[in-house]
Formats: sequence, structure tokens, C-alpha cells
Amino acid sequence: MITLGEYIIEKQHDFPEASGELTGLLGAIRLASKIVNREINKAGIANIIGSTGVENIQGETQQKLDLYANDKFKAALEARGEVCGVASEEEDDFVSFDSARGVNSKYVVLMDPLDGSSNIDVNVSVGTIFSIYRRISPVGTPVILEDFLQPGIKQVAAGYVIYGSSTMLVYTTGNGVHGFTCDPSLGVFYLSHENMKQPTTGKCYSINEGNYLKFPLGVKKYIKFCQEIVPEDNRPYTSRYIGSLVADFHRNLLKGGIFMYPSTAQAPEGKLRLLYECNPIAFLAEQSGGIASTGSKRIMEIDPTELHQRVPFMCGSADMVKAAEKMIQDNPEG
Ligand code: P6P
Repeated sequence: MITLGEYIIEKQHDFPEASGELTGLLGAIRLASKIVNREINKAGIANIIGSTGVENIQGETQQKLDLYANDKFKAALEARGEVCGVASEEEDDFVSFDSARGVNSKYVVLMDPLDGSSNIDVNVSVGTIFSIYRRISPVGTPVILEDFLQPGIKQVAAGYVIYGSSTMLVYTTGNGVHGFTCDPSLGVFYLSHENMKQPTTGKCYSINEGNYLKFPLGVKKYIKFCQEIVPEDNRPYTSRYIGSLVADFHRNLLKGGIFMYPSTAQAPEGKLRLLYECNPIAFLAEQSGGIASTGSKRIMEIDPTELHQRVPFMCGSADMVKAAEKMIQDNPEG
């Protein structure tokens, strides 16, 4: 039984130029995830469910736990001193850590501190998603917007915490995907899934079919393809949609499948955010043998222009994503 901390240190040589800072940074994420996990597990009795009545920059009502998680991850990252700034779904603009330690740090973190938080009140799995980059502005100066607007291929590390039937932390530093399960009696993450590999195909497609009428033609064609009865091709596939990106992705990572949140007429850029949802999930997808695209372009090659920009998103088992991409490309919008 090896702990997350031991594993990070053991694999530290995997991080180019690692001087222990990234190790410390991942340790801060580990600490904050335990604090958030504790609060989620008693949300129903801690008077911390429900909304704050306030909307974030996305125009979405912030849940009390959204803000709680945001505060705890920011505090842990600032306290550990490896980070010069953070961008978050819950913050309109990036947050600069201007202490002496902050400005002299070389990493920035982008995060969705509690993704799917509207599911908390109904006891459905939620998650934290994070993405780590080296800053491009000079160490010793305050962080700038360009430090956060980097393409996903520049990620140094990425991962998620899934607060589900068990709490797991899954991350990559570009050397495979590794999963750790929390022992709640000790509050310790133990290595449980080393070098996770996504099956090249699966039986599960995951999309909000309530939006069917608004989907592009190629997406509609792919959904019909999934539903056709072709026993030798394992079809019809099974539809599974939790409505929590981390939970839907995690299931497909283990069992095989495709997750899709395409553009719709009302949301031509889709719903999910490039920087702190799609890029980190894409890094994990690719590092475990999967694919992540907009339907026509590799997610991690998109050059960001705004902190909260959205992109159409599909990811998962390589054969399934390729089939969906072909349907979209063969059926351009009229
Ligand atoms: P819809 C949760 O709000 C989230 O950001 C993702 O976790 C999830 O995949 C998606 O939105 C669900 O969106 O429109 O299907 O409810």
C-alpha cells in the first residue's frame, strides 16, 4: 500500500526540472480535497447545501459548497507557496498570489473547484478538476493573464478528485494516469489504480439527449448509430448520463465509453469550459489512450483567448470518438 505522497516523491524524477515544487503543489491539492470531501460527506447536516443566491461569471447560481471548495483550494495552494496564481470557475478573473513566495513561484493552477455541485443536494457524485502549467511570465513578477491562456499541450499536470461512493484522486504528469483511493478512516489516499488505460471501445455513450433536437446533424446521426441493433458490434450501446463530468468521465475511463457535450443552437460553443474542465480531462484521456476533441479539433491544441471560454467537447475510448468525429465530418450542418 503506497500513499499518494510516497508515490509523487517516488515518481518525482518524472517531472522535468522538478525541484520538489510540483510535489508540494500536488500535496496542497491532496490536502484541500480531504477538507472538501469532509464537508461534502456531511453536506445535508452542515447547512452547506443549496445555493448562495449569487450567480458566478458563468451566469450559474453558486452553490454554498462551490464557494467553500473554491476558498479551500485557493488557501491550500497559496499556503504551500508553489503557485503564483489561480484561475477558477468561481472567480471572474485570475487570482494573483503576490506574497514574496507567490511571485517567486513558477506554477499556475486552473480549476473547477466543485464541478457538478448542483448534484450535491441529491447525493450524486461531484468532482474537483485541476490543471497545472509553468508560468510564461518571469519568476519574481506578478502573474499575468497570458500565464493562464496556454494550450492544453503545455500542461505540466492535470487531474480530478471524484467525491463518489469512494473518494479518488486521479492525476497525470504526462507519464500515464494514476488513481488513488482515500481511506476515510485515516484520511489517506492509497494507490489503487496505477497506469490506468481507457478501453479502445466500450458499450456506453454519455450525452444529455434532452438536447437532441438542438444537436448538430452529425451528433444526431451518432446517437442513432449507438441505438441501432447490431449485436456483433455490441450495439445498441447503453446510455449513461450522470450530469457530472468527472463521474461520467471516470466511468468511461474504467469501462470504456464516450462522453459528449456538443454545441447546440442555443450554445454554439457548447457548455463546458476549455481551460479548467476540457483541457485537464483531455490530458487524462490522452494519457490513458483515449481521445478528446471538439468533434473536429484536438482539444489540447486550441489556443485559448478567454479564461472562461467554452468549447464543444467529446472524449473517451479512441474508436468511439473517431466514429463520432467521422459522423460529424460526414454530416456538416446544412
Ligand atoms: P447538463 C455540471 O454542471 C457540468 O458542468 C458538468 O459536470 C456536466 O457534464 C454538465 O455540466 C451537465 O450539463 O446541461 O447536461 O445538465
